[in-house]
Amino acid sequence: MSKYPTGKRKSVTPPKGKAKAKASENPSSYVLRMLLAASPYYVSGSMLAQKLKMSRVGIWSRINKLRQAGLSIDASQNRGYRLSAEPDLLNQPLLEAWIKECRKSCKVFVFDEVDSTNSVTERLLANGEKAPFAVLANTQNEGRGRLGRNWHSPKGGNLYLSIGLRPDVDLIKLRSFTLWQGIQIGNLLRSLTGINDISVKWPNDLVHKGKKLGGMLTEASIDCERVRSLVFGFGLNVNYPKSRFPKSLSKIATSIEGLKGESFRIHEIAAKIIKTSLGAYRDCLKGNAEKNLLERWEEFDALADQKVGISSGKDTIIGTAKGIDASGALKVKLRNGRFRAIQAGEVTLRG
Ligand code: BT5
Repeated sequence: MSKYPTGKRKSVTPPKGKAKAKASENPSSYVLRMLLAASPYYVSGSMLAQKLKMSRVGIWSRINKLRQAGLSIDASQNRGYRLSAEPDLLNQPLLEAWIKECRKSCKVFVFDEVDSTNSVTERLLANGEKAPFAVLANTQNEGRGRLGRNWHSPKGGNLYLSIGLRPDVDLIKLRSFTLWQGIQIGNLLRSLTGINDISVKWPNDLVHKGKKLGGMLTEASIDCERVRSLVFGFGLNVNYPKSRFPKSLSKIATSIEGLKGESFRIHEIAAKIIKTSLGAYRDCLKGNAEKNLLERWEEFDALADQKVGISSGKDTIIGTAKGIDASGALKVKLRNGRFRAIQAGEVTLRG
């Protein structure tokens, strides 16, 4: 359970623009959107009833349904309703309400269990689903990393999210897509959590002091150098106690809760990541990512001036990491003083 702040026990009316109910909006999402907009205060049941053209009993039964789904909603006779806590398990209306609260619109598909959110996204794209859209799940039974590696995806508390896109642009426009996503999402997480030393380990990890907090997996369908469809997958350890990591990960992984000692609201984080990721994608299409990449990378580079070993296939290159070049390749200073640009590989720190 992650709590919402408590305020004075008063009732407020959300601002006019926000209080408008759209015909297409799910009534539960509307109720939650109003509760979020008024948080930490109460929203009157009669205001909700009036906007949704429902009886107050209808509102009350909707609130009860949301409670059954795990949300904590306080009720007070003269003041109305107030959101007080949310569960770690995903709730679609709450996620939709948070996305609207972030002034964004994006279709979301929420599942309890999937093979991999990237695979679900791929299938939706193949079946003609209109992009962009996001797919989230409480758990994945075939969560994957690069090169067929496994992504540990236990139920509840962590984020498994994929975004489906149809860029239809030349590959070159998206060559620094994953690095730029890492910078933008890293920046968001720094400000949301107050953990200022979250950084990006080339090419696709979000790390804190060398321990992995999250990983990105970008998969593209390319045709004649044009990216037809793109899946951006992101896994983030959020409310996951250190003690629950399996042995193989306990020394190399961490979570936001593990670092901060408190739980975070998973729906808020998910909605803000979706908004940030779509913004980062737009930056790439407009050329802004490319323009600002080198400068921003310096703020987030987890490998800067570190001794590294990079393996790709059978070869291992050893040297000192010296940032990236304009194409996003890792620059490594070799022992003979020469520089090498590495396009892909697995980096390990060499102390
Ligand atoms: C990655 O691969 O880091 C990309 C991970 C992407 C996961 C997301 S979840 C949503 C979407 N759906 C998917 O199926 N995938 C994406 P890679 O660089 O290959 O790192 C994999 C390695 O990270 C593993 O071999 C482990 O050592 C480590 N690892 C696995 N699970 C982890 C976890 N939960 N936290 C931290 N490290 C983990």
